[in-house]
Amino acid sequence: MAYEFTVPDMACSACSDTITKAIHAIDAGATVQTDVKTKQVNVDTEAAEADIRRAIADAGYTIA
Ligand SMILES: [Cu+2]
Repeated sequence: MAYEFTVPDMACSACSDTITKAIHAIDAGATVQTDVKTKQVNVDTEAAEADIRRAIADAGYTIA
């Protein structure tokens, strides 16, 4: 499934890397695209949306 999240506190490429790694820890095969400017995180994954949301939150970021 493809999901789109807005993560306002994703401020730089390090944030983007942290979020991407957190999602890959849940689903290594996930496709993750982030845009620091628009704060969008697009995820194509086999994992449940709730698990992806939890991974992003546990990494220290807030989904709008
Ligand atoms: Cu950052």
